[in-house]
Amino acid sequence: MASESKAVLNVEGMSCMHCVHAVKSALSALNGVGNVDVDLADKKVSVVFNQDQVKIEQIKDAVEQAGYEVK
Ligand SMILES: [Cu+2]
Repeated sequence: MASESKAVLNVEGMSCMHCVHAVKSALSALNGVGNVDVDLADKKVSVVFNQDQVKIEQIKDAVEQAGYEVK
């Protein structure tokens, strides 16, 4: 897919599996977001998304609204 992108965000504040789940649910709720992977130890969130449907700013907003800080 030409419009499929992958972004890796540095996210502060995730400390346990509950946080991982919260971030994943917040992102999966967005239209156009595909696979979400969270690396708790590295504080990284990998997101596959369709640029035609969702912008990276919306993805960052969703993480921040879930209560975490995107660096
Ligand atoms: Cu937690």
